[in-house]
Amino acid sequence: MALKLRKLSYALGAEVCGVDVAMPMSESTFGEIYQAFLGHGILLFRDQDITRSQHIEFSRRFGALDRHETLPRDRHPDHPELLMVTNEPKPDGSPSDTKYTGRQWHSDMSFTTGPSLGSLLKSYEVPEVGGDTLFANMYAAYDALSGGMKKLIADLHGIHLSGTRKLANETTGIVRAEEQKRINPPVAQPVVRVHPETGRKALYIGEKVKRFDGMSEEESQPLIDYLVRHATQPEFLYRHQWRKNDILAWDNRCVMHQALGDFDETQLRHMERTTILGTPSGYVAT
Ligand SMILES: O=C(O)CCC(=O)C(=O)O
Repeated sequence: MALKLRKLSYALGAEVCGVDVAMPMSESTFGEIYQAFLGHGILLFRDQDITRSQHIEFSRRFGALDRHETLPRDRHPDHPELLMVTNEPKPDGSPSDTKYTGRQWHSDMSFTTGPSLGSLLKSYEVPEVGGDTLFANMYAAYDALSGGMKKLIADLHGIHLSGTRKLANETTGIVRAEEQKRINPPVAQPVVRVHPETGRKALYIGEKVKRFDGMSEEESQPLIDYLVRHATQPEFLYRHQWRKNDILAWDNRCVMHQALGDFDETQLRHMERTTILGTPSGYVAT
């Protein structure tokens, strides 16, 4: 079967049309989907009114799944393979731990030595308008750097921290941030990562990077800021406007993303994510 694809933006992404991910799928059809995933960085599947188990089963086709041991508060209570991204208050009325998940430019699980291959996020409830997600093509961002800058960053490692910046002011956020720090010590990742499947170089940076290994924060920050600003220019981006029952699959090795707060927070936004385990990368920073 030839897959029907529709490009989502100039920079990256494609919609896979007419596929129900819960239906039995041959190896060859999934092979085409996986090739499209490698080629476009993001795949969108619309109208996937499927169960949690079906979401998990489809995700397993991409690889073994993370059980989110490094983010114990954020897991679905019955399905550790699902990470909640929701602003629905807890049963006691306190704010959700994952209310502000992803509000910084990042690549999933970069703060571990097993950063994710890819993620599949499914939307259950979306606000009337907004609650969009931005994605950046990090191959294109790397390719567009000058030869001099490529040389400068070739051997740098960024120290990635876990945690969500915005919640740090709220009590839940402080408790969560402390827990995160205990579970996840800082990890150094190469600033230029070679994609293990395509062999292409991609920038591996984001707002979870605190400093470069061997350099102070003061020395590092201007270059971190420059690289993030460079990578998030409009020509490298796709902005996803969610509809209920979308599944968006992205390749964390060559795409970074950010959840936007451009919506009425009194409205429900509820998403659930599977995380595909990637190959080992980086080292625990001392
Ligand atoms: O909620 C979103 O739009 C994105 C969530 C996110 O950043 C993540 O799951 O890593």
